[in-house]
This record gives sequence, structure tokens and C-alpha cells, in this order.
Amino acid sequence: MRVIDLRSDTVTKPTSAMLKAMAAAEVGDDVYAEDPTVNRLQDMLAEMTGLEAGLFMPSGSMSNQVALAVHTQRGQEVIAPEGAHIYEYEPGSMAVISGLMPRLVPTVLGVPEAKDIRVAIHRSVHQAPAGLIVVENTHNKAGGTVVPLARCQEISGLAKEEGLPLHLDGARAFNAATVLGVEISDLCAPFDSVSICLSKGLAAPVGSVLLGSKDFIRQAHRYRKLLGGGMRQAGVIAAAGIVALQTMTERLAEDHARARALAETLATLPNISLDLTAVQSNMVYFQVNEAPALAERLAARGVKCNALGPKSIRLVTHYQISDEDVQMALRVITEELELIPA
Ligand code: TLP
Repeated sequence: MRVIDLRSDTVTKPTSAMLKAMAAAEVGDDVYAEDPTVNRLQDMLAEMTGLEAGLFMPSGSMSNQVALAVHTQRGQEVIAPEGAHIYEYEPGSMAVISGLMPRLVPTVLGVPEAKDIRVAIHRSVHQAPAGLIVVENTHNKAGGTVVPLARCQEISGLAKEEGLPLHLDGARAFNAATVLGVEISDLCAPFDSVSICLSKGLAAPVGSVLLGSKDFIRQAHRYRKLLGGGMRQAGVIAAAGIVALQTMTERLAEDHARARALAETLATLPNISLDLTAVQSNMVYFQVNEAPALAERLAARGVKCNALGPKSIRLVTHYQISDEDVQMALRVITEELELIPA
């Protein structure tokens, strides 16, 4: 049975070009910053994003948490959009690692307003002071939604006024840049630090890169080691990341078109509710009764998706999902939905 895995873009397998580059990678000890392939990847993404320096990380979660650790002091608050990955899916990491508390601000489809962030900045002696502002682009839990550039710039202006650093969880920053039709450097320009995942839509098997000023990255290096993220001959995986940057950034619109196609048909089906305005990149969320049971039945028929809560299902398109896969998945989902009592 062909398995159509729509659980996440993290499930992508390395392409043959990636595997070839991995086998041929020149390596060294990256804890000494001596792995030429890791150094090349870091320099390449720093150049592409316009930030001064980069640091290769084993995961997006570690990349975000190292950024939080470097930017803040214990006892401070991190202002983030509701549903932010650093809060929802990094299991208490900011509290455990850095002694931080989240202060979540409301959003419309993952897009916070500068005025709400301003209100969330606390300074009185009775309150935990703000230490950092975080934006997520695309915003995963809101549906893979995109924060417009003008809003990022407005928040950056506020952060500067308030003397607070601004971090971007850009796990899917290239998806956001694709939707907005801007360069990745424009997308990253408002931020002091940016975390970009190579292992999501860009299809590399492992790794993220944290970007920022040279001084920020020097401190991040220490925290990466502190968290056990010094990977030694990491060039073997960084090589796949380089191929991902060379071959995968230009094709993301295909994933977005397939997500759109999925969503438009799903929206017409009985027994579910789906907000088409939230379908902006490579994700489709819909609401349905007994989502986990539906996800199980779909998986048994070769269509894997994630039930994120009792009534929510997420489908994510990626490099290894074709037009035929979309049609096949729609057929199976339609049949299963028709079996649900209204
Ligand atoms: N997200 C994963 C799950 O953790 C939910 C997924 O399948 O979407 N920032 C954002 C916005 C993310 O979506 C993710 C991964 C991360 C950070 C963390 O990346 P990893 O999984 O590499 O630690």
C-alpha cells in the first residue's frame, strides 16, 4: 500500500543529491568550529539572510531555546503569539532551561498586533519584566499562516523603542518568503536573531541554523554545547542542508498549491469545518468530531495525518507529496468522512 504521509513536512526523506553530498562531505570537529561543510552552510545562510553569522543546530527546538537563553535573563518573560511553538510544542523548555515565563499575546491567524505586544511589556517591580519578543513565521498552530513584512517591521520598531531583542522562529521562513514574494533577507531584516529549519519544507534529514550578530552567535555556541548540541563531524548532515538551500527553496510554491487544492475540496465535504483563509502555505487544518479516531482510520488506509487535539486534524504537504497523492488522499478522506454521523 502506498503511504501518503501528510503528518508533517518533517517526514521528508533526503533526496539522492543530498545523500551523494553527505557521502562526499569534507568534515572536521565542529565543536572546534573546524568542520568545513558546517562552516560553509552557516556562511551560506548568513549571506542569504543578511544576518552576520550562523550556527548549525541539531533541531529547531534547540535553535529557538538557545536564542531565548542568549537574549534573556532568568525570571524574565518571553512575549510570543498565542499558539507559539516555543510554548506549545517545546515542552516547558524555556522554564526548565532558562527560567523564563511565556506571556502570550492574541493574534488574528497567528499575526500579533504591535499594540498588544506593547501592553504585554511589563516593567513594574510587581511583575516579571519582559526580556524578549518572538514572532513565528509561518505560524504553525494558526495554520501555517504568514505574518506580513509590514507587521514584522512595526514590531521591530516597537522592540527597538522598548530596548528589547526580537527573535524570529522561522522554522518555515522560506515558506513565508515564498507566500509574500519577498527575498529571505527581507523577511529576516527586522529581527535580531532568526532560527531556520532545514528539515521541514526544505527536506533535509536533520538540522536548523540559528542566525544573528557575531557576538550573539559566539554566545549561542556556548549554550549549544551546554545543551549537548555539539555534534562533532556534523558536516555529514550539513552537506544535505547545503543541497536543501540550493535545490528546495524555489519549489515551495508547489507545496502551497497542493495544500490549497486539498483544502478547497475538503471545504466542500460534509461533517467538517475548514477556514480557507487560514490556508496560506503548506498546511491545512480542519475541525471534525473525534479527530483521533478519524486519523487512525485514515492511517489504516495509508493516509497519515496528525490529530492535534480532540477535534483538529492537520495535513501538511511537502516534497514527497505529488498531485496524485493529493487526489488519492482526498478520495480516502471523502469516503471516511461520509461514514461519520452528522
Ligand atoms: N514543528 C513540528 C512539531 O513539533 C509540531 C511539526 O511537525 O510542525 N518551530 C516551529 C514553528 C515548528 O513548527 C517546529 C517543528 C519547530 C520550531 C521545532 O523544530 P524541531 O522539530 O526540529 O525541533
